[in-house]
Amino acid sequence: MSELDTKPRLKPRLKTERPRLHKVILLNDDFTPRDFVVRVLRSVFRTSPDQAYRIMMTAHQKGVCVVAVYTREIAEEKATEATELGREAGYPLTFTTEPEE
Ligand code: TYC
Repeated sequence: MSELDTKPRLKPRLKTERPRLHKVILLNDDFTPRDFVVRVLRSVFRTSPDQAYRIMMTAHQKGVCVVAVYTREIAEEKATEATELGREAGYPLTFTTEPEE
């Protein structure tokens, strides 16, 4: 069987599982101004000013910070939108996504 084939499920699922949530992760860089990061966090992720500042400082000090969790599609849209705001302003600001365990 090729690895692309999927095995037929013999037992029916007992439960309907909720779709996995995906984390949006903010990556630190050496160029994007702090106040720009805070503005993007507030506008795209609707955080309070305080929360945006804390998220920005965590990424700044540790290298990464989880911003929020959403369904996969919303997480990817928000990560793309926030990353594009940085690109449009000429900054390397980057947001990625990853599934929750
Ligand atoms: N490290 C940047 C600076 O010193 C600020 C920054 C913080 C950039 C967090 C990105 O995800 C980031 N200007």
